[in-house]
Amino acid sequence: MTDFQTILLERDGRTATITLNRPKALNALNSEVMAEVVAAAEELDQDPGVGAIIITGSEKAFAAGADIKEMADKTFAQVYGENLFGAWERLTRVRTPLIAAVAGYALGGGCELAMLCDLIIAADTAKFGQPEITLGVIPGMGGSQRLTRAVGKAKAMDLVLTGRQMGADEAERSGLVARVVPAEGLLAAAKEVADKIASMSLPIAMMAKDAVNAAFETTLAEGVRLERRSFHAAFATDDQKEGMAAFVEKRPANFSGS
Ligand code: CO8
Repeated sequence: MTDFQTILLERDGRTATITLNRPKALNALNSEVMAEVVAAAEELDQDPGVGAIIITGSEKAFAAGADIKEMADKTFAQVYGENLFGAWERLTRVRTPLIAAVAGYALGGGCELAMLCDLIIAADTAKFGQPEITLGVIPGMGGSQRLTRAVGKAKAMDLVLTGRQMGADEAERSGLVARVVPAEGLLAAAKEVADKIASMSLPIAMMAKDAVNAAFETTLAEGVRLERRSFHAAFATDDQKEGMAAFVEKRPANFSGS
C-alpha cells in the first residue's frame, strides 16, 4: 500500500480504517487528502480480504470542509478546467461497504464525504452542516442532492440556505445518520458495525448495497426489478448455500465470499 501523508490506514481482520489526518486544519479536504482517500479506498476495494471500510477523522473534526485556503484565489477557468474536487465522485464506485464514523465537525465537503459513504455513525458531538453559502458558494460534492434525499427538502433547504449546523440527535431524527453513540465509543461502535458487515458474504453485501443505492437512481419498478434479479443471482453463490444450510443446521454461517 502506498505511503500516505494526510491519512492513516489501518487493517484489523476484514475491516480497514482510513483516518483523515490533517489535525492543524481540522482535516480540511485539500487535493492531496482527496487523492489519498480515493486511492486508499480503491486499493482496499480490490482486496477481497477487506469486507468493510471505515472513514473517520479526529475527535474535534471529521472534516471541516473542502480546503478554503486552497480554493480561495482560483478562477472559474481553473476550477472548471481541473474539475476541482471531482475525484471524490470515484468513492461512489467503491463496492466494499463504506462507513463514516463522524465526531465533531462534518461541514461542507466533510458532510458530503460522510454522505458519500453507505452509512453514517455519529458521535454525540457530531455537527453536520453545509455552510458553503456563507463563503459565497454552494455545495459542490453532492451535498444539495444527497442531503436532500437523506433529510428531505425542508431541512435540506434550511441547512443549505442558512449554513447552520445540525447536531447528532437532529441528524439521526432527520434520517442522515444511522446511529448516534457516545463520543468515547465511536470507533468501537463503528468497528463493531464494520466487523458485522465484513463477516457477511462480500459479493452479497455488494449486491445489497447496490440494490439500496438503486433506490436513489431509478424508478420504483426498475429498482424492484434490479433487486429481484440480484436476489435470484444470489442463488448462484456458494454463500447462499452456506447461509441457508447454516440456518437449517442451527449453526453460524461461515461465508467464503464465493
Ligand atoms: N479549509 C481550510 N482551513 C480550515 C478549514 C477549511 N475548510 N476549516 C478550518 N480550517 C483551519 C483554520 O483556518 C485554522 O487554521 P489556522 O490555525 O492556520 O488559522 C484551523 O483549521 C483551526 O480552525 P479554527 O481556528 O477556525 O477552529 P475553531 O474551532 O475556532 O472553528 C470551525 C472550527 C467552526 C469548523 C471553523 O474552522 C470553520 O468554520 N471552518 C470552515 C467551515 C466551512 O465553511 N466549511 C465549508 C468549506 S467549503 C466546502 O466544503 C465546499 C465543498 C464542495 C467542494 C467541491 C467542489 C467541486
